[in-house]
Amino acid sequence: MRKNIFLGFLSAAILMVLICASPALAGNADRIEEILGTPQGIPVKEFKIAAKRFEFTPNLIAVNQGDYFKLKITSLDCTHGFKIPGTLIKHVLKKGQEEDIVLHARDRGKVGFECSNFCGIGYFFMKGTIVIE
Ligand SMILES: [Cu+2]
Repeated sequence: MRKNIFLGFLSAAILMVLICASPALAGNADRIEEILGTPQGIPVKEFKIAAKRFEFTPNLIAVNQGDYFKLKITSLDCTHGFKIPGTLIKHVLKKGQEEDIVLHARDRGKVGFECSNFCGIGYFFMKGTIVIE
């Protein structure tokens, strides 16, 4: 009898965790996709980003759900990278060479991006966020 009550509470607790965590279960691949080439006839917002040891400037990009937008990223000092974990989006950022990345914001949420090329001791902190509202 006590075991049944315990199992009942346990199932309720697991159900609560699943219900509360469900929005977070949507991965980056559900929220964002890369568009190859510039979409024709669709407005594309542009964001210039500088990459240098160990930061992206700006490191916070805000777009609306459904937006198409272009990140124009230039590395100022060495080879960095740009990747969005949980997706196949990954680009090399060579020094002085602008890299254009066209993205489509599919679903609301926060999408983290980070450097994907080891660039020194602060590499692990070289991150940013795309907020899709
Ligand atoms: Cu880097």
